[in-house]
Amino acid sequence: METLNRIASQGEHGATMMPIIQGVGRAAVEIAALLRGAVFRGALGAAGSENVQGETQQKLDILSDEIFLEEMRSTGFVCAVGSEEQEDLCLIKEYSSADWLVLVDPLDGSSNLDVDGPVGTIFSIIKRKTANSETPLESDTLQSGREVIAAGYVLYGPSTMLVCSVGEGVDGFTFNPSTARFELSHPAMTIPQQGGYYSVNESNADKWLDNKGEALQKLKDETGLGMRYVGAMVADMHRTLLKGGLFLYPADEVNTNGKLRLLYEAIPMGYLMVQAGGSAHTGIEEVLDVQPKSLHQRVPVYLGANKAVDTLVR
Ligand code: AHM
Ligand code: MG
Repeated sequence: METLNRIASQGEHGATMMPIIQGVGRAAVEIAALLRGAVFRGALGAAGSENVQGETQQKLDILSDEIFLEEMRSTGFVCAVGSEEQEDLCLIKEYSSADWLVLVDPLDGSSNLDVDGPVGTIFSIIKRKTANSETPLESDTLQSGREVIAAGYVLYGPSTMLVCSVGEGVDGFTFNPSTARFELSHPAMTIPQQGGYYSVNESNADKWLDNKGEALQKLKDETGLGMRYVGAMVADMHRTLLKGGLFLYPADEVNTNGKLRLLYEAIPMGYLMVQAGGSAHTGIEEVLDVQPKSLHQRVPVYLGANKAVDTLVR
């Protein structure tokens, strides 16, 4: 059975990305164990703090962030991490001259934790722009999706899956508890261009901007697609990749730039969707073309099969 080592033989950067993706895999195993035992350790519930975006942090958000940062440190190849849970870029001082930066949402969909629903981790890896002799800066993170070297997500569901790409298609690996390895279970994932589901928080439809309600109605009339929505981007994206259709989070009157974050939600997922043969759009431009302006910037997202995304954004 092939393991995560498969990545080493892929593309120009596979071998270089390998230790960092192995680090993501170790973090995933630790976070999965943390999630499974959380109720017994009093680790569920709010931490009593807010992140930079004014959202209540769950204790598990903070613990997952710590685990992820430590595993990135332990690779020896990462100079800094930009995280949803940290206002500023986290420098890894011991390896400040390393080439790579990682952007992460350590525990995405954490509102699902109270109901034992699926959650995930989303990440991307980029090369620093500052010289290796300098301190990495937030400006190093402001790179478009065209410059991403690798990206992926971990889905903590009935099994723990790591789905990733180093620019040579998308592979899915499932953690096998009996071998303690991520084993290749979904090679060369491609999104079906027919069928599937539309996936959106439709309770916001009356507040959507840019006539997206009408566009979605058109898609429903034309395709008869059914609807599924977990409310955890990783779970909704994973189903969309496997079954087809699209996942969307449009701009609305409350979230005028959309809700999802560009650097550690939209870009990594957009990168994977394009690698899997689908489309990733903001309604204005392709997700991968957006030039980021700040670490925690938000953006509307439309991810999925090409025609479905087209119907929503044209
Ligand atoms: P989070 O990173 O704080 O968990 O927020 C992101 C999540 C996504 O996983 C999901 O797609 C979206 O928020 C759901 O939002 P809503 O509850 O508004 O439908
Ligand atoms: Mg998130």
